[in-house]
Amino acid sequence: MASIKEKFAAKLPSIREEIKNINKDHGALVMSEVNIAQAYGGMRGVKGMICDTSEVPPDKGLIIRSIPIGELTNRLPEEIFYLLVTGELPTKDELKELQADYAARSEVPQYVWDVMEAMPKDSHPMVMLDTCILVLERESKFRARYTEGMTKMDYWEPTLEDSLDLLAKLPGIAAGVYRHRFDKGRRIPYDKKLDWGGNYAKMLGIKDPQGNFANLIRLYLTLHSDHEGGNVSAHTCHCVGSALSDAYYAVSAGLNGLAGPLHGLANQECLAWILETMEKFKGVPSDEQLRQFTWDTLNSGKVVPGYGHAVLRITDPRFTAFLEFGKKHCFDDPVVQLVAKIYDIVPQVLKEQGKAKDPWPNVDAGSGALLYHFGLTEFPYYTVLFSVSRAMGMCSQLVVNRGIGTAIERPKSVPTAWVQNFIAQKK
Ligand code: CMX
Repeated sequence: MASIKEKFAAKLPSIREEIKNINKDHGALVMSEVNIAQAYGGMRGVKGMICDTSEVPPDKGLIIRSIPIGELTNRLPEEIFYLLVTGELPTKDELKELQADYAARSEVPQYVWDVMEAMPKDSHPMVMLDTCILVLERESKFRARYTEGMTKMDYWEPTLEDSLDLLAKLPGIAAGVYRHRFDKGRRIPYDKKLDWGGNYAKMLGIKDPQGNFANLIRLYLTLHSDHEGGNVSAHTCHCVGSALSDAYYAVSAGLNGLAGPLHGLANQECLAWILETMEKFKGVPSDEQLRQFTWDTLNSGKVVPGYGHAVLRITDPRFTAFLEFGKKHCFDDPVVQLVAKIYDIVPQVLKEQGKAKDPWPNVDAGSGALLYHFGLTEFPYYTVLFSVSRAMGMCSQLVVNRGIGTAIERPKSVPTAWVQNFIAQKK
């Protein structure tokens, strides 16, 4: 049996050696080129960074450490964190040890609550979450060790410590934000006998007689954990972390990106769109009504939230996992039925329109309807749930990157005048 730290430490020397040799023997090999359209177009498709925790082939979807996400849906989120960091799923004992470690680190300091409660009550829940994470930075072990003086080889270790501290406290903070922001009453304490996701569900305080809400939260946390390195949140976290800002700074920065409507906020926008449809048609619309409503959305200049992706070109397997959960546990709910209907209609419309490169649903298309079904109806909160999960990916990427010593990020930018000059020269 090995703790997450021992397992990573044991693997690190050979990983470092491998990367050193790759750089020494093949460092000059060109693995990607970039054209002008890509430079203006969000660097889409440019291979310019390394991420070892997960990859997203456009035709397969998320693969975590060589395991497709579809094969991980029955795993607990804390197992996924162990996998992301070490490349291996934990044994039963290793899992228990990680859960006990989380429990020991779970207490949220009072000053975090004081800051949260002093914020304007109508602040967005994501602002509350990100502020709480930033305030918690005073606990950073990385910053303390760096100030004392530590060798580059050791950077990963206090980064993992910070990550474990932060992840252990995150469900409590996120649930605290929910209960304060939406007047749900007193905070519910961490239950040291429960798993990490189960704890989050319990601390939110949603009635859950059958335990299916807790299972949904576990699934939700597992599915959103990581999505390779180039998406806005992961990349922001990596970029900030590359300056040796600690995990609190870096994760909080990444989550500020997740709060954008084209990224994690689509989660809340998606349910809003579904409910708007239900309201307009006084229930589940007919196929034709839905087709027209989709066109109306597009013609008004809006995107259909939950559809399309920067990398994927298939139905997101994470959407499939949510839809399966919905069909199994709550398909009598018209909101969940509408998710399935939208999946029948929207891709056809997006294909007809011909703009979106990926007309298929992404992870955000169905999760909100499920949360809504179980009574978590405050959809401005949904991106906070996404954040608790995505913090695992961001933290694991930070740990791995500190382990292998990735450099501070500094891509070269050029002004438009340079591009015009370059074009003239080519002519
Ligand atoms: N509805 C309407 N139009 C869409 C669309 C959608 N769902 N998806 C893409 N398009 C449009 C784009 O806006 C773009 O239009 P313009 O040429 O007028 O700018 C065109 O199709 C081409 O875009 P693309 O190359 O297919 O997609 P991008 O890589 O630029 O953007 C994404 C990807 C996710 C931002 C986009 O598909 C989108 O806005 N989807 C809706 C929002 C959403 O669900 N976001 C969540 C993604 C998952 C996540 O990160 O959490």
